[in-house]
Parts: sequence; structure tokens; C-alpha cells
Amino acid sequence: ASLPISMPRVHISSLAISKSTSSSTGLVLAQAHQQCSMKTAFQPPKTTKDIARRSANYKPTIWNFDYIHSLSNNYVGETYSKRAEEPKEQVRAIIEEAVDDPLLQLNLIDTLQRLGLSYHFQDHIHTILKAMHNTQAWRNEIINNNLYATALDFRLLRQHGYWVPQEVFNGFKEGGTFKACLSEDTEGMLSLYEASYHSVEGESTLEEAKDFTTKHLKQYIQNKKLDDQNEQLSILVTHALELPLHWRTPRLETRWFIDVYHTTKHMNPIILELAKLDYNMVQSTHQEDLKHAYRWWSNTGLVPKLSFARDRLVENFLWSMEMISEPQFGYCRRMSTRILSLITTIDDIYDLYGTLDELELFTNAVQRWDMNEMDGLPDYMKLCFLALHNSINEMAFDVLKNREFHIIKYLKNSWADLCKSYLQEAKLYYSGYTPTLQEYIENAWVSISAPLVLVHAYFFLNNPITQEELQRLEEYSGIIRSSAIVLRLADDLGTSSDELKRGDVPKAMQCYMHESCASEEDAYEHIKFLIEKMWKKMNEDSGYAKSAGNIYSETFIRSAMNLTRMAQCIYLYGDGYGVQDRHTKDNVLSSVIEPIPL
Ligand code: 0FV
Ligand code: MN
Ligand code: MN
Ligand code: MN
Ligand code: MN
Repeated sequence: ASLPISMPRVHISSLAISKSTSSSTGLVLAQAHQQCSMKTAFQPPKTTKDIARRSANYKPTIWNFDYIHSLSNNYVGETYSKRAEEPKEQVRAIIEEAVDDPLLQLNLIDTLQRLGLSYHFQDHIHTILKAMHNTQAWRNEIINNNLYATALDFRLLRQHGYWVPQEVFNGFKEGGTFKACLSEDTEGMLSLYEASYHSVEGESTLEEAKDFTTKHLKQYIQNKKLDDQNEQLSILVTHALELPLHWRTPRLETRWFIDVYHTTKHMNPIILELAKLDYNMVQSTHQEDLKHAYRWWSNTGLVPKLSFARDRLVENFLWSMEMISEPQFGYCRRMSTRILSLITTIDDIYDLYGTLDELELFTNAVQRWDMNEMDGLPDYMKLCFLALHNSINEMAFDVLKNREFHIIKYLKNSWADLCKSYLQEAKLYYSGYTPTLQEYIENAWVSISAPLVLVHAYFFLNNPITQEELQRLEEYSGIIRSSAIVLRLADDLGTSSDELKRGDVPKAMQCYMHESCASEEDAYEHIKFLIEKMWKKMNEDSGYAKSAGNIYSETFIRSAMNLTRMAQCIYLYGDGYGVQDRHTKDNVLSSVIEPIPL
């Protein structure tokens, strides 16, 4: 089906998307575009004049500048880094002592990761996992008797880029399906459930494992209500059913897990002490990053001048912090917060405030990256354009100064691609056309801005820059694309009902309803299904699939996944970003504001 509006396809091909649309996004969506007569929530505007200036009535920020600047959790300086040294040494000793006990080693690694401590012990962890991957014998030994251990081994190895075939679970199957008696082993079920999220497309055993464990874990929770004996396990299962571990963001998960760990049978007080201390110390560096970013934001003056736009600096910081949380990546966090704030401001210009003529001018100015283009812009756009220009050029300046690498080309191209995709959506809005889901995604994975965020982050993570990676970066290929699609779909699930109310293009659900006549519930389920499908692609792109020619660094891959995970966490109960509801506020409080009492 050809599009009745002039869609800038140039933009699409410049991103090197192949002609066959289904392969470019890795999604196989609807076969034919059958127009559905059923009414969807999407109402096209009657005339341009009617909606010339829309509004989302975003509330002002709840995080006052002076309040944020008064933050100081006190876990800074040598006193605390010295205090952390001894427990760190002790934990190292604990890891080394576990050498002859593979299950203990795996449990330790899992615990340290969930407590947010693994970055201190990366070398130990890699040595252990590498050795485990090489000693097939250990795996054969546990295969036939311990589901919990087999699944834990599988999950940790895949997470760290080692290929383990799904066939390690064959010993737990009988006549092609998982043995029914396994459902009695709730810890094993939970472990297998978490492992099943590390699958790639076509792994039917893992797909089956996911269904099997989900069903039995739900039953476990239901039965627990009657017979309450293992509180601890119920808490873990409920949490896992809400979102699997693989989809959760690091800091929020760590904060939650520290409280849970506190009450576990096998809790080690040294590890717990270190976890709390480290959490607070990392939080204090995050607080400095947040203050730094907020000062910049305040200095741009965009909030009072562009009052229609979201003022969500603190939420943007939360996003950046979950994307990359280790203390040494402060520069990346600070700059990513700026980038997200510029993105959401510009997104609101395209979605709400700008007229089509103005948007064409702005898109052109960004594409040319030329100060001379400013003269023709309306005043509110002048301010925004210059803020963008200055901020991005400053980042490029930092990289040139510190790393002797000239990156303006990469940065400005990603902004041009973003603005072109925004313009395409604005034109679509005025045309009243409802695309197929496939057509929609072709543009929407760019307009969600993940490719832009990741291109910038790539240069701020201090990994060596290689020609091969630069080329993939320019194509937005591999994990950049798969994580962007998941982010888009998750964003649409969380935000599209409000977006449609105030006037916006049909989003993923509406496109699907329009083309397939599906009900709202079915469309919701379908998008959730696509998210799971794309996660498999992301897993493959992260490098552990045999076929994957992955080359990005572990840090970069983790950042791409975390960017996406954040959407799945923040939109868990509606638009937790635009609407600073209780959940997001609590998340900010527990991760950035409040230290853990020691
Ligand atoms: C998306 O806004 C948005 F603001 C997000 C995802 C928070 C910031 C994080 C990133 C930019 C990665 P909105 O739903 O208005 O975006 P669309 O594209 O749907 O207009
Ligand atoms: Mn690793
Ligand atoms: Mn928007
Ligand atoms: Mn938008
Ligand atoms: Mn949205």
C-alpha cells in the first residue's frame, strides 16, 4: 500500500534500511494492509487551524531547583572509600574460598549482581564464568538433578556473552514437554523463568519454559494466599512475575533487593554491609551529576520560555542513571540528561506547539546545522535551536579535546534524523492517514530517539572508537535498532492513550487495531507479544547468539538494554514520565534522594 502523503522516504533509505520492510526492523507484521472500518481512538484534525497550538497541560516539575541543590547524602570522601576497602577484601576472599563449589560461586555472582556490587569484582566474575563455560563436566553433572542450578548457570553465562545451548534443559523434559513434577520445585521454577528471558528467536524449549514456569509461579502465588509459609519466596516470585530480572533496571532493582536480601536465610552480613555502603556512595556521585545537569538546564532558560514543554530534568536524570550507573561514567550521565531534556522539549514542539511551517524550518535548520538558519525561526525556536547547537557542539568539543576525535558529523546527523522523523509524524498527523503497524514502526523507531541517545552515549563511554563500530553506529544497526523498537513499543503502551486524547498520530496499538480490526485488549496483547519478540532480537544482538557478529563493548550493550528497560519500568503503571505519579516520585526518592540507613 502506498502512502497518500509525501513521506520523506529518503530519510529511511539514508538509514540504510533494506527495501524489504519486514527485515529492516526484524519484525514480521501484518501481511496485507486491509483498511478496517472499525473506529479507533484516533481522530484526524479537521483543519490545520483547529490544532495549531495543542497543549498537554503538563504539570510543572515537583523537583525544585533549590531542593535538589541542597541534597547531600554525606557518603563522600576518603572516610567512606576507606571504610569500604575492608569488606571489599573480605568479599574477594569469600569468592576465592568458593572455588570448589560451583553452585556457591554462581549464587555469589547472582547475589553480587543483584546487590549492585558486581562492578567491583568483574575480574573474578569473568574468570569464574569462563572456567565454568569451559568445564562441560560440571554442567553435565548438575543437568540431571538440579533445575535451579542449571537455569542459574545458563542465565549468568548468557548474560555475560557465553553461548549455552537451550538443550541443557533437555534432561528436565519428558516426551517433549517439561516434567510435571518440576512444578513442585518453586525455586527451580523461578530460576528457569528468569533464564527463559535470555532466549533468541526460535528457541522453543525456552519459549515453553517461559509458559510453563509463568503458569506455575502464578499458581504458587494463588495457593500461597491460603497457605502462607514461605514469605520470602512469595515476595521474589511476585516481583519476578511483575517484570523478569532481565527487564529490570540496575539501581531500582538493587535498592529493592537490598531490603529483600536483608531477610534471607543465607544473608551474609559483610556482603550486606558493603552493599548498603556502596549504594550510598554511588548515590552521592549521582547526586553531584544531578546537580550538575540541573544547573545546565536552569541556565538554558528553556522552561520559562517554552512553557508548553515538559520540565522533567530529574526524571531524565533517572533515565540516564539507569542507563549507566557506575560512578566512573558521570560524564555520560550528565550529558545524557542534557540530551534527554533537549529531546523531550523538541518532541513537544513537534507534537504540540509548532505549526507545520515552523516545523519545516526547524528541521531544515537542524539538518544544515547552521547558525545562519536561525534568522528565519520564530523566537521560541531560536532559543531552543541555539541551546541545542551550543550543547551538542560543547559535547563534541569535549570529545575532540580529550580524545582527539572529531564527532560533530555523527551527532548532528542523528539530530537531523530525529527531526526528520518528527516532521514525518507531524505531516502524518495533518494528513489523517493511519499507517499499517509496519509502516508506522519504520519511522517510529527513529522518532523514539533511542538511536540518537545511543550514538551520543557511544562517544561518552570511553571505549576505543573503531571504524567498524562507527559504521554500525551510522546505520543504527544491531542492538541500537532492536532496543529502539522495544523502547518505542513500550512507550506507546504507556503514553498513547493520553497522546491521542490531546491529538497525536496513531501509535502502535491504533495502527494495529486499524489494520487488523483487533479490539483494544487484543492490540495491547499483540504489542506485548512484539516486545517479547524484539527482546529476543536484542538478546541476539547483544552477542551471545552463535551467529551474532557483535562488536560493541559490554558497557555499550548494557547501556542500550538499560535505556529500554527504563521504559518498561517507568511505564509499568501508565505514563510515569509525563505524569510524575507516585511510582516515579518514589523511584526518584529511593534511588537518588534517600540513602539507606546504615
Ligand atoms: C517519550 O516521550 C519520552 F519523553 C521518553 C521516552 C522519556 C525520555 C527518554 C527518552 C527520550 C529515551 P513521548 O511519549 O512524548 O514520545 P513520542 O515519540 O511518543 O512523542
Ligand atoms: Mn561480563
Ligand atoms: Mn511526544
Ligand atoms: Mn513525538
Ligand atoms: Mn509516546
